[in-house]
Amino acid sequence: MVQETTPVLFYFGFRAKAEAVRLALAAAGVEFENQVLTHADVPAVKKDPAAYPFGQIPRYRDGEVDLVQSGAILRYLGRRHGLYGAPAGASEAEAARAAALVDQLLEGVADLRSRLVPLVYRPNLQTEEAKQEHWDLHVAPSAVDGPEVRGGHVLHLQRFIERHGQGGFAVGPSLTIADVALLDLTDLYLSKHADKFSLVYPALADHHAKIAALPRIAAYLASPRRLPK
Ligand SMILES: N[C@@H](CCC(=O)N[C@@H](CS)C(=O)NCC(=O)O)C(=O)O
Repeated sequence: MVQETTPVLFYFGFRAKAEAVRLALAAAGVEFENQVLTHADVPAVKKDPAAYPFGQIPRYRDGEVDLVQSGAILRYLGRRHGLYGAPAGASEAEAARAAALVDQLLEGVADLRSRLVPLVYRPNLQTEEAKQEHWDLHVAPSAVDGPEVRGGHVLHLQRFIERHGQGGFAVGPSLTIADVALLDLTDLYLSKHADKFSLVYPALADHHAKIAALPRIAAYLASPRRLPK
């Protein structure tokens, strides 16, 4: 779908906090433009509270909305493009329940993501020690009940999709924004721990393979729009 005004995503030239949004746009078949900002643009961002109410990016703008906060943008796209789990003709109560399942997984992904992302983007944490420490605390199945986990464990995610997913989707029987958020996270684990992640978490690896192979997502992942990191 091409809207009258091509949607624009303002963000750094990284996947980071914008990638689930990009994946959701791709899944919805929405053409969009990546407006790449650099650190030199940040002062101007901070001086423009009308466009950047929290002084931060990402920002998403289309002919209907102008939004910041990555989670809000993702949820907006979920509602706008039918990626929030409600089956056609669902009652208000059914739709609310379906959306709450999606939200639970989104929150679980966010808890883990916040612990993993520094290892990807902070040069001082790109060490074998940091990687091993993260694995031991948040990925190794034996650590799931440890006192430091505080909700951030990969086993929780695998159990959640095994319980609530259908037909290979993470939650319910169709594609939702939880699928793209989980794909984005699993992608990081598969690249950081290529040797063992799939063996330890086969359901998450299968989910990743299924969602990455959906035609619109596969086309996006293979396109020049998919940033290297
Ligand atoms: N809660 C916000 C956080 C956004 C955020 O941390 N953005 C960073 C870039 S990844 C930023 O704008 N940094 C510049 C700054 O905070 O001064 C979201 O999820 O969108």
